[in-house]
Amino acid sequence: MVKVYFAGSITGGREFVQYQLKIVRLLKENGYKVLTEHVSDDKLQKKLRARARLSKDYFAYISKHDRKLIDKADMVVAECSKASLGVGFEICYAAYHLKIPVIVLGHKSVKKRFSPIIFGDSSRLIKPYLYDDKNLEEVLIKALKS
Ligand code: 6IA
Repeated sequence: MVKVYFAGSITGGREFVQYQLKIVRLLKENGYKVLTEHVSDDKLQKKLRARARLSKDYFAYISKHDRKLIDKADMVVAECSKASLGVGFEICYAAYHLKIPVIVLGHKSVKKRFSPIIFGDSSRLIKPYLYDDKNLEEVLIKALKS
């Protein structure tokens, strides 16, 4: 089973969480193993946060937790409509350090606010795709096949 690290804005803003949830659902329906359901699922995130609070270093706990998962992944799918430092870091780490492919998804309605560093990157491993409310499934399947 192909292991996918799903990345999406958390601290950067949750405005596109409905699309994050849909992407995770579509990945699972199409037979992919999603390693990071906590990114789109606020309940799972709460649990992780509670564990992090009990640890010595809250931020280090979350960072290590996520690093372990991305190191196991075959690919990254990132929802990038909302700028996020964490997602930017994960994309760069995956493509330039782990050398695994990254599918970058952005909602057409906010195209003017896309990060040019992410959407314009020339690495063959980082592929941007635009979607809208109607075609997310079609775009994601096409991206996964290419
Ligand atoms: O900079 P951002 O927070 O928007 O970065 C989002 C990305 O970083 C996601 O793709 C996650 O993989 C990771 N990430 C950021 N925060 C968390 C988190 N709890 N739990 C798990 N992964 C995270 C954060 C709680 C927060 C209120 C500090």
